[in-house]
This record gives sequence, structure tokens and C-alpha cells, in this order.
Amino acid sequence: MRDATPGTIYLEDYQAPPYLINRTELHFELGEEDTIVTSRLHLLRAVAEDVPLQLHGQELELLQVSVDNEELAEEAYQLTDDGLLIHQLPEQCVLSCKTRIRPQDNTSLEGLYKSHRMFCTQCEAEGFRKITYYLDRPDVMSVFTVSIEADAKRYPVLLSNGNLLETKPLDNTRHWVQWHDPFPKPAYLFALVAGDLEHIEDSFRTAGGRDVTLRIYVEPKDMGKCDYAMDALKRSMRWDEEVFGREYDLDIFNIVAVDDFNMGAMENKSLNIFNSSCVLAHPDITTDAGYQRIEAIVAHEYFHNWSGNRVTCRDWFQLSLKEGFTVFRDAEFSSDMGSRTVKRVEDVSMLRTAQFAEDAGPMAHPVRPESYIEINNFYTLTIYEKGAEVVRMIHTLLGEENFRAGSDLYFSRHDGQAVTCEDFVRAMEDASGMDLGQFRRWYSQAGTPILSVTDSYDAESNTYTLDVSQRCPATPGQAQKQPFVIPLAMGLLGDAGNLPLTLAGQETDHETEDNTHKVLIVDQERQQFVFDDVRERPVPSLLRGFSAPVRLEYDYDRSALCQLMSRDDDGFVRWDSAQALALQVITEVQQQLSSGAAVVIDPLLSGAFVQLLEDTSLDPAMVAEMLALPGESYLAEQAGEGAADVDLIHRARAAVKQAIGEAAEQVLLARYQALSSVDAYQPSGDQIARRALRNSCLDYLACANGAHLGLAHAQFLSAGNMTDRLAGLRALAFYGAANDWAQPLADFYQDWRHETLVVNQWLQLQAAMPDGGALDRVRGLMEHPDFDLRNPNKVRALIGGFAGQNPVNFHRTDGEGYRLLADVIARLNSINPQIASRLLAPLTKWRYYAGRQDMMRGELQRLAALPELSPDVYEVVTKSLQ
Ligand code: B3K
Ligand code: ZN
Repeated sequence: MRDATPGTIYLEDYQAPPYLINRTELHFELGEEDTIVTSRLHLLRAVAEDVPLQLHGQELELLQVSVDNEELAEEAYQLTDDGLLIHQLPEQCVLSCKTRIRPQDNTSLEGLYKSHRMFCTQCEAEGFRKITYYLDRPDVMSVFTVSIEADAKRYPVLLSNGNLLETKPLDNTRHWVQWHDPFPKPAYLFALVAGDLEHIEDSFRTAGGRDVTLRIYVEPKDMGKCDYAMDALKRSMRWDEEVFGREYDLDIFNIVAVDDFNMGAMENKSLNIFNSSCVLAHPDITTDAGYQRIEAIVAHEYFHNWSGNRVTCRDWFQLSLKEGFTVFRDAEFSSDMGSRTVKRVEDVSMLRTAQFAEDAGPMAHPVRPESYIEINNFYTLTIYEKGAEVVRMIHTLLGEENFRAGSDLYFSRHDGQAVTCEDFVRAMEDASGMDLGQFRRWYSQAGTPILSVTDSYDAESNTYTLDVSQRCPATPGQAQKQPFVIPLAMGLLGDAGNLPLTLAGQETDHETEDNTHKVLIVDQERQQFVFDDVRERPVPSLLRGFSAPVRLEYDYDRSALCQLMSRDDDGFVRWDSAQALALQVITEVQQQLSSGAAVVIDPLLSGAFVQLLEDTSLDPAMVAEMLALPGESYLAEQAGEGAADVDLIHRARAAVKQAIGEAAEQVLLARYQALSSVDAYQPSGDQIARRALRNSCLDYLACANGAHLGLAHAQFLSAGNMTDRLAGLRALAFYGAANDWAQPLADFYQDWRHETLVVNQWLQLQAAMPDGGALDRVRGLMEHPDFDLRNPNKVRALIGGFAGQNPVNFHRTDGEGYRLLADVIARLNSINPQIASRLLAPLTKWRYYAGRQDMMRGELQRLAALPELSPDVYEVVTKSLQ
């Protein structure tokens, strides 16, 4: 926390480090009162002239500093706001610092801290400077040797990166270990864990024939919940060899589960640290979505070993270099493990709801930002998800083979280096021979492009013309945008199916088997594409597979959407058409409600949904996705700035849902019954798909008719797994009255109070319930013995759940929802700035909400006026108010 206004850091100011640290030796004396860290940094000056050395350091107590074993006199160095300045150094020397830290008081969960009785670390992005004075920047890569001493009883397990060199008892009650990581790495990949942990062990033989020991360490209470993550890890290792040619490089790979963690997990070299919610699983406590998340995150962190660790980022502006690429890799992995289309739909749905909103809001930034105040604020959907979309577009443009050649070249050319997004794109160009010059604008221009398409058909000449134009709204600091390169995958749907495509002036490509699918390259503001030999007026199937992260505008009528929904070749387009149809119908109902006109819900939608439900040949998971109506926050964003009426949106969506439930009642009931299963629980694709559709049927039934709450109750009582149990409870909680849900909620807590991760689900469900008592309930739960403001999972569940998933209550007309959130943020600002800043997101959307803008902005202003604002909160609050 600083008093002065936090400054901005610019990409254009980047300078290579003046000193290198070839070797880093660290010694930790872990204690209950304090921890002493002694470093020996083998420094080498990298510039000709003698420059002072500015080491980063935060919240450290310096005990001693020496150069080549000579203690420095006080005038030889200076403690500054951000660290330690050493005025003069030989060209090559060993700098040693002894510092005192207090991990047990570190509530920011950054640096070295305690979770329960365990010591653990989180150093990305700039947490290492809270451990010792260092050049805490990713382009300083060093070989680490780490020794740890601690009480042998309390901390029998002492872990760090790399290989275990030695372990010995000390002559008191303490013991000592030493680890060595042969791969040079930046400090952000350093990790240390000490605790009374148990582990499961397995092994993996690499393609090259090396045996790797795999371990998952947990607190003893969690020993029965590690098997699924271990299985996911082995599948990830195999997949990365097969698909990307990447082998694991050390003899050991460890994962540790930690209950107090700011995000999902961290890819520290050979010592991944995981939020326990992203690694621990058991059918009794974990939902299907939980299993899928674990599989994806285990894979993601493992894949970082190459995309992030072996090749890392030069500076934090390049964060998407590792994150976008690794998200692309984990999405491909999940697609290969399950259903590609379902995975794509889930990802796009999230991107369009949340990333598009980020792009349209005050924190909008390019995939490679040009400035930041606090880097922790830039671990965003834009860096991760849009970054992955940019990599996916490169994959589309180059094709599978060239893309793999580009990735191989990137890894071999830059192994052991800290590089830039530019280096990645250049490797792709060099391997494929393709010019990605204009494509690079995806890295530098923020905002979501809008692709506007109109068409015309000439029956005489059998030509069909698509007129395509692109524009991109202004974003902070970028008023004008240049055209992007947009791969537009498409087909044309005729009466009997997808039509063959012949672009005018282009030879028909007889080589390709599928001539009903094309990728048009849109790279100018306006373009025309003419198709010959089109025998009938087609319905265009556009942006297949969501081939670019853009908003598509095409004026579909409802019957065209129904055709695409039921007959297009592309699964994504089928889903997207269902979404578009539902959006049209809900928007119409909103208009009717607001004008006082009679509410007439177009039966076309329920008719289309009935058809979907009746077709048992379809993948149940896809049907479930198609039946899911656009969420309320997506609808609010669609309404536009100043035009979102939360209550109207809620009422219109609920009315449409109810109408579908009523119209489809018989088939919903039939599928609900038919999809029930007595098989033992498996998180398999097939079972997950069946449960998803069955629970979606239950949701519609319970919404449509109170009589069906009995089904929900029976399911809640008899479910043999957490997915079904929670779906039953949720239906009662969302559609029932207090006497339907009060007892089940209380029983659920009694049954599961010993399982933190389940209690968090219980908190989240109650936070999201739309009934009028939500605000008081959330206030009450904040006092519950199982709530703890210092635990990020609990804060996300209760406070994040309320502000992010309960629009009608968060946006209460008396402003109390906003006040509750701002009060929590104010408290968290000093406890855990990263979490405080994350929670701000719903308030930053204030411009959208009709009639609420002043109240929302008022809370932001109240926060802005707080003394000692953390840079994290300061940046988001001030940018939101600009
Ligand atoms: N690289 C970490 C995220 C670190 C966040 C720091 N605020 C996890 C991941 O993306 O894999
Ligand atoms: Zn990552």
C-alpha cells in the first residue's frame, strides 16, 4: 500500500536488464514468529558502464547485505520505496541479502504465506519481491538452488522446484532439505511448500523412455480426492507429446493443493500449486462442471511447462504469449477428451458474455496491452480467452500442419529464452511462409470488431453475393481502428442441405473433399464475395465454429434461424442460431412488457425446442446447450449502454422460460424420466451429457409448474452424486417458496459442513437465489462461522455469487446491493488487494444500467476516496470513473 498515486508502466519504456543473475541460492529458515531468507545472487553486469543496481523488494525487513562476503556499509546502499538500490558493484560478484518476513501475517496470498498450517508461495506476477530483494522481472532467468529448514514435526514435507539434492535432520527439532532446478527460470516460477502433507504417487514414461515420478500432495483430510487429477495429469502429458511433440523434462512433477489461493492454479516449475477447488475431486462432493474444470486446469498448468516455462515472457505486456497460447492448448486438449462442439460452445458462450463486456468497458485493453498500473489487474479474459482466439485464428489461417511446424519452430528457436508475442507470430510466419503483417493488429488493437453482413441473390444468373463490412468501436486510448484480418468460416444452406460453394473468379478446388465449407478472408473495411452456380436462394451459415472473436450482424428472420438450428452442418452455428432466436423472442417480450402491451411469446421457439428434445439421435449435451437461454448479463449487455432494465430482463426471460416449460412439458417429462440412470457415477462424457440434459429438463419443469418441484425434491433426496443433488436443490431454491427450500438448504449444510468445497457451493447457491430475501441472507451468511473474508474461494462464492449471478438483487433499486459489494471491497482492499480488485467488475459496468448509474458510480466514487487505496483497486476504480 502506498500513499502516492500509483504510476503507470509503459511497454515502450522496456529496457533489457542491466544485470543478470546467473545463479540464485536461497536459504529459508521457516518459523512461527518470522522467517529468515538469505540469498546469494551471482550477478553479472550486462552493460558496459557501471550502473547502480535497483533490486525489487516489498514489505521486507533487511537484516544484512554483503558483496563477495563483505558486509556493505550503510552508505553503499539505499532502501527505496520499491526496493534496494546498490550504488556500485563489481562487474561480477555475489550479492547476499538477509531479510526477515512474516508469512503468517501475509493476507495478500502473494509471496510466501500460510494457508492453514502450511507454508506456500505465489510469485506470479511480482510476488517474489515479497520474499527477498531481487530482479523480479521475467527476463531475468536464473538457476535456483534452495535450502529450507523448518520444524520437523510441523513441516515434515519441504518442497521446492527441481530435484531433491539432500535432506538431513538438524541437531534440534528441525530438519533441512536442499532442492536444485537445472532449468534457468524467472523468479515468478519459484515455489516453496512446507507442511504436514500426504501424497499419492504415480509415474509416467515419456515418449523418450524416461520415467517421471508424479505426486499430488494434500492435507490429510483430502487424501481420497486426488485420483482424478492424477489421471488428468497423465492424459495431459501423453497428449502434449502426441499433439505438440512436447515431452516433460525433469524426473519429478509435483502438485500441491492449497485451500487459500487467489486464482485457480500456478505453473511453478515442477511444483504446481493448485487452489484445492481446482484439483480435489470425489463424486460425493464434485459436480460434473467441477470435474471438467479440474481436467482443464491440470492440463493448462502442465502445458505451461513448455508454453510459459521453457519459453517465457520478456515482460508482463507479453502475458498473452504464454496465457493465450496455453488456453488454446488446453481447449484443444479438452476438445479431444470430450466433445469438440460442446467445448467450443461453452468457451464462446463465456467469451461473448464476459470478454466482449470487458472489451466494451472501461478496462478494455489489447491482447498485448501498452500500459498498466497493476499487472495483477491484467490477468483478464482478454489476455487469456481472446488471446486464445487469436492463436486459434492463426491455426485456422495456417492449417493444422503449418501451425504445428510454427509451434515446433517457436519452441526450438526460443527454448530457454524470454520472448515476445512478436517472436511467436514470426515463428508462425517463418514456418508457414504466410504473411501475418496485418493480422498483428489483433495484438495491438482493443475492442470487439463488428462484422456486418448483407446478401443478395440473383435467380437469373444463379449468383449469390455477400457484402461484408467491418468496424470496431473506440476503446480507451484508441479512437480509430484499422481493419482486422478476420477469417470468416461459412457455408450456404439450401433446401436439401449445405450447397456446394464456387467463389466467382476462383477455380473450384476439386482436391478438397468438402466443398460446402469455406473460410473467407475479410481484411478490408468493405468486401464483396460472389458465389456462382447457386441454384436456390440459400440461408447463409456464418462464422462457423466461431472462426473469429467478432460480433456478427446479419438480419436473420426466425424461420431462417430455425432452419440453421435444425439442419446446418456446423454444430456451433446450430447452437448460435438457437441463441439468436431466443434473444429475438426475449427482446420482443421485454418490449411488450415495457409498453404494457399483451405478452405474446412466439411459439416458434418452444416448437423448435420441442423438436430438439424429441430428437434422441442428438448429443444430449448439445441439446442442453441449445436449450440454455442467454443469461441475464448477456441480455443486459445486448441492450446497450443506459438501456439495460434489469427487472424487465429478468421478467421477460423468466416468462419465456416458463412458456417453453409449459409448451414442452410432456417431452421434458419423458426425457427427464428416460435419462435417469442407475449406473455408478463416472465423470465420463456420455454420463455428463445425460445429466446435463436431464437437469436442464428439470430446470424448465420446475420453472413452469410448481407441481414439478416434487421431482426436484425427490432428486435432491435420492441423488447419488453432487451434480444431481445440487441441481435438485437449485431448482427448489430458484423456483420454490421458502417452505420448499429452507429445510433442504439446512439439511444440505448439515450433511456437508465438513467439506469446505461443498460449503462454498452452498454459499454460492444462496447468494444467487433471486428471491427478495437475498441481500439479508448474504449479510447473514457473512457472519456465518464458515465464511471467512480472508479465504478467496469463500469470497468468490458468496460475494462474487451475489454481485455476478444475482442481477435483480445486486441491482436493487435502493442501492443496497451496490453498497454491500463496495463495503466488502473496502475491507478487502487492505486484506487482499487482488481479490478486492476482481470483485469490482460488476460495478465497472455501471454505464449499462438504466436508472442505476448514479448509485453505481456513487459507490465507485466512495471507494476512490478511501485513504490508502491499493494500486489494484485504484486502477480499476479510476479507470471506471473516467
Ligand atoms: N499463471 C497463473 C496466473 C497467475 C496470476 C497472478 N495474478 C495461472 C495460469 O494462468 O496458469
Ligand atoms: Zn496460464
